[in-house]
Amino acid sequence: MIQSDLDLFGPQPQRLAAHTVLLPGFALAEMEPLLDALRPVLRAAPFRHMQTPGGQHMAVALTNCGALGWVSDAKGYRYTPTDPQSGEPWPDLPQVLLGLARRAAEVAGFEGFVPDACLVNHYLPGTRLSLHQDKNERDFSQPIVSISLGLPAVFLLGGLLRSDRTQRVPLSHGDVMVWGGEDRLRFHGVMPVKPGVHPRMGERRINLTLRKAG
Ligand code: MD3
Ligand code: FE
Repeated sequence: MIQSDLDLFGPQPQRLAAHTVLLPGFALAEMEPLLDALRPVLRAAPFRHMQTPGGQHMAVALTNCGALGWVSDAKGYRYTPTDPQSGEPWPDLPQVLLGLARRAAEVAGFEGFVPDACLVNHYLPGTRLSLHQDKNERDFSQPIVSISLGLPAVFLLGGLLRSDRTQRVPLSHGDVMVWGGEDRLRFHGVMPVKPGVHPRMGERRINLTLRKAG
């Protein structure tokens, strides 16, 4: 067999855990339609730094689209149907995101995924996301699909206990990750984003997570 690094089919899906799949570059083919769809979302519901229940400012700036949006304030973490900043419903979930999420979930073995919430996180260089679990959704049998844009980051994939060892997973522009099943409640976080300028996205990392929250 002749050895070659030439990869005519692009990078293959990587299984990181039993029900966690990394799809390198999965969003690249639809990147421009995705960014075109994101622009009006961010105009209607700009990024903001939410307060933690403890009264701290979150380092990650965030916003949402979809029927439900994740918010954090003195009252705690929860999903709401309206943007507390505008009093209006969150912007609609763009079709291009719905389609991408459904197809990514399918590749990872989750049929018929219909998200109703998309949390959009914004990281400047130096911003990190500390280890946490996503537990505000109603049905943990539904997967979560994440799309990474802009500057690369190292994702930390932990276990079901905060003290479990973490795997470091590099994430780049256009990478899509799907996790569900027994991995849905794993602790996870993001290492501080290294300074840099992404040719398409500039000095930032944006992460979209598509969820079935309600
Ligand atoms: C694997 N966001 O918004 S997305 C979050 O990059 C969040 O902004 C991170 O964690 C970000 O809640 C990571 C990828 C991800 C998210 C949750 C997971 C992967 C996961 C939960 C379990 C296993
Ligand atoms: Fe999370």
